[in-house]
Amino acid sequence: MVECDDGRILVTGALGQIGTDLVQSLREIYGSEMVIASDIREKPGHPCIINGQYTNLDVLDKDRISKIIRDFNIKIIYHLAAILSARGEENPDLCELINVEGTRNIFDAAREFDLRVFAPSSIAVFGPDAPKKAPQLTPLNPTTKYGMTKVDCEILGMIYFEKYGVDIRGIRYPGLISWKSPVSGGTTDYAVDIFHAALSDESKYECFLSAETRLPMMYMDDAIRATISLMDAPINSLSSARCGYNISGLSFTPKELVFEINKKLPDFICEYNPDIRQKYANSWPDSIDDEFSRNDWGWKPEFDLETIVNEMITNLKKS
Ligand code: NAD
Ligand code: AKB
Repeated sequence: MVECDDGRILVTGALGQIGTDLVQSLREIYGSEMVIASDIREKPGHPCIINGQYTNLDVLDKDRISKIIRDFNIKIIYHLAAILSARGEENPDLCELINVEGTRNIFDAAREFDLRVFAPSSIAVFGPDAPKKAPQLTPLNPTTKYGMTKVDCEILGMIYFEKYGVDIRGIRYPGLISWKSPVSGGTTDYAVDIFHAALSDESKYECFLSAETRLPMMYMDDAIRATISLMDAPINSLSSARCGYNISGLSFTPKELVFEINKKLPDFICEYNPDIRQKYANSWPDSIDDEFSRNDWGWKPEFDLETIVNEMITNLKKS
């Protein structure tokens, strides 16, 4: 477990899909007073706000980043604030600004205050030049703006590590499936939205990707475990992949997901009406080779498709 007795943890973009789960897990491990959730927006009643300390933070505001680090004695930052793929293609300038400049501000602060940073990357770093089972080391050449910003941030992280010794770590997350938070702005969102639609009165979903679109995916519990394991790993065990480790969970198509949902909800119907997000999905790999993560910090996924579907349906019915 990362020692943070002498300082607290800050999570940026905490009200989003990953932050909602990550803040809860970190508070369970370190105590709620040790984890400061932050975001640019207010969301009254959100668990990150009512179950611990919350503060407003726009990651473009360098002075406020420094003030929060001083005021709360921050030692570790989980930097989740970003614009995802679909929203990023709609507004590439905003995507560049938040994802790259926002991350640079966090890295600058980490350099000044000697902090450890987790800055997530994405399978969107891969473009059509990468093999469909994407290895750690391969030509990237992403075709989405979002993917380009993620490559920039991996490179920036390596520069700050090698030049200034800042301890920056990152994972190329696949599409994440979770029930605690709604999702928006991404290409893999269908794999969360579909469960909400399946459990609605109509039990019908119009999927914006084609039935055969295979993408790398992961259940949120696995992603959180990976994140905390990477941050706990001894610094000397990490390799040149430190700012963008490939991790693999599972890989499926919308059709395969529907087949599994239908085992639990036989009346559920899915129709396919691909939109512009199909183009982004087509540029990404089908699956991921995660040899470096397995070797460097012992990564191993736990959730298969059947378990994910059971978990999603059970938890969404309860919530
Ligand atoms: P999300 O869109 O659900 O949440 C992002 C949060 O950032 C939002 O709450 C938003 O309000 C906040 N934000 C936006 N601009 C901000 C700013 N200027 N200052 C502070 N906060 C700001 O995203 P997520 O799914 O939680 O993703 C978190 C990170 O993980 C991102 O870097 C994303 O690229 C990466 N990632 C996510 C997935 C996934 O499937 N969820 C997959 C790969 C990578
Ligand atoms: C998105 O679809 O934009 C994200 C991602 C894979 O980075 N879920």
